[in-house]
Amino acid sequence: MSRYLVTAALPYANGPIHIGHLAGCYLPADIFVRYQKLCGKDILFICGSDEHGVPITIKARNEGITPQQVVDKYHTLMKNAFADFGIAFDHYSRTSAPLHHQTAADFFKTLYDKNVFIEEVTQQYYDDEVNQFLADRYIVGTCPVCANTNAYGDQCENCGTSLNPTDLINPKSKLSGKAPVLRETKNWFLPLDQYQEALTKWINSHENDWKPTVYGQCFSWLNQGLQKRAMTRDLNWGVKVPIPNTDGKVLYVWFDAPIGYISATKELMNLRNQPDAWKDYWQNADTKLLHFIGKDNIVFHCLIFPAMLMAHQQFILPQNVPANEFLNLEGQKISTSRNWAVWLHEYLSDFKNKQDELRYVLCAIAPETKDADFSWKDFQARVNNELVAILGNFVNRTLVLTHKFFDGKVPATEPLQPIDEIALQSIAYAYAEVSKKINEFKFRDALTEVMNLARAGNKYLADTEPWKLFKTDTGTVATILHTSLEITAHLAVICQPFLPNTAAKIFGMLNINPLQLSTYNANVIKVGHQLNQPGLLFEKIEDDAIQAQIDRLHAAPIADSNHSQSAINALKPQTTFDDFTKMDLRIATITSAVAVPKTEKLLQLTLDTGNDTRTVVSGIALHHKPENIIGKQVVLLANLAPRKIKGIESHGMILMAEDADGSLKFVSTDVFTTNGSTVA
Ligand code: B3M
Ligand code: ZN
Repeated sequence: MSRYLVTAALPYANGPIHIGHLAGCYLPADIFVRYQKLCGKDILFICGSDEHGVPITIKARNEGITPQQVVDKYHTLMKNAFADFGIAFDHYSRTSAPLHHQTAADFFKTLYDKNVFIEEVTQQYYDDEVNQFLADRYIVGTCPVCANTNAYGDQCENCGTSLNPTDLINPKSKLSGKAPVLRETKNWFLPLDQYQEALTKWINSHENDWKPTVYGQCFSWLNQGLQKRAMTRDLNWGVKVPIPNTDGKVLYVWFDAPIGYISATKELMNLRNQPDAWKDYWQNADTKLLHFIGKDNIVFHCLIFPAMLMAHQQFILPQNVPANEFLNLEGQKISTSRNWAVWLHEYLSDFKNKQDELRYVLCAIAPETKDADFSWKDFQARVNNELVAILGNFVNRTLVLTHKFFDGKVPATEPLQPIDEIALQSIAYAYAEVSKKINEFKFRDALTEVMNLARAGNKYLADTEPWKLFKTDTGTVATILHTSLEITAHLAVICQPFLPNTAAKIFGMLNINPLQLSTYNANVIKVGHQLNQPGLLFEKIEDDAIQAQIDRLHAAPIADSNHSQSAINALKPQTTFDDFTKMDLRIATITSAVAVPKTEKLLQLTLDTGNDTRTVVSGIALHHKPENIIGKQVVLLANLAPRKIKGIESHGMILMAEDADGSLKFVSTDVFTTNGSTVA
């Protein structure tokens, strides 16, 4: 029997999950998997935290904690966020797990024993102040392609070019800030050029079933000609290179991370007491392996990992890699360092139990074929005009009317009229379309089909107006409501993959068990069946809730050391002296500081300004401990209009300087000054 193995990109354990992650791969993967499960398919959904790589070690260094502490924190946070939003992995693992280290090391050793790698001594950058080689993101410099002065040793995020550290102009160590020196070191390279032909042939065979964006990106890499790529690094955080005399060397994070899919499958099967069953999913040609990822991971999943799998020879290749494009937020790129993001855990604390609303909107606008934009106003409009007004309204009217006219008991129908038949036909149509669209990875279109069934239901009620007929024609009303209940039940069935909580609520109100989705079964609603009391499926989202989110986004940018890439920003447009003097900058002293509950980054500060004592909410919690800053003199923008942040009115903003590594330093005076002194 054929089976599916679905993976979603292993997120780096160095920050929380935001809506871009969800829309990029976890939500589409979850919808796909939930759908296939409802159809009775054998399918596994695998994910886990990617806990290696340089950004994690840099974050640990910045925060003065160990890499293990960093990944422990974010692994838990990410795992919980996924669970909260109903991303129903069969297993969520992590790459620091011993089984993963073993699996990745064995994989490497197999290729090594087959003489797959090219062993080469090359000159690599080394920081002789901290005695460390500077792999990937430990080194920054000017991009040789676009002149961005903050390109990394592995990639320029400005122009997307993939780089080697030695390509950088003016390289600098992230650790000491000094120019690095070159030192010889031995590494093991995967000769991707030797797989060029096989990869080309394989990707060609998917010309018609892969997304054009994915297929196109693969070919632009192939057309440039693949080159050997180092699969080891001189670092001490990662999977140790499993050959003798390689102290201080680990596997390249992009070598071990995709193997994480394999080790997570093994781990799951161990938990299920079927230790060999993972092989059915990874080594049996009947398995359809699907990688859900974002577009920045295409090269790794479509070329490098497949080349590794080909070299190993005992694994299947992915059948499809339905990568999404990027999701922007309010017209701008989502940015962790600028806190330009909607974090899942923050969303949930502001919009309790509204997971399905976010799932709905993110699916409706998913960046399936091109970049898409999330805006709070659009979120509000879609919830209010679609979920509330179409789906919620239809289900509610159907149930309320049945309670009103038939005491909540499903009435018997009279012979069906064409209008009833047509309404019922939309159910079978919706089933067929949802199935087709999901299997083509067109989740937006599939969701539209679900909503079209609700639209058809609303139209049916509007056309037949049962509320006007009860006194004169009870039989017709019975038929209409029976038919509407049948539509309601099927709406619950087909919305399950997208809106699992909503589906459960509808089944609860209908007082029936969740139904499988495989094929359309007519007459699931039985005459005489007692329904439960109806409740509202969705609430309208009010303007002030939306405004609060917009304000929060536009509040003072909060730096985060996750992405320590803060470039030297370009100058802002010229301003005037008059505009400058409108700002009242004052010296003030922090007299108390406490963390704002349920936030990671905010501190509530009390300031003595010489003129008054006031509250300021500041996004510095990741950088400064409250107890360390009491008594500190700061520069305050004192006449900024008050703004509510997390329910606390903030009166002004303290000035902070963001360092190249993303850390935030106080802008303060070198000697004590009287509070209230002006700064100009
Ligand atoms: N951790 C990159 C990312 O989160 C990487 C994915 C690994 S998938 C094997 O974008
Ligand atoms: Zn560049």
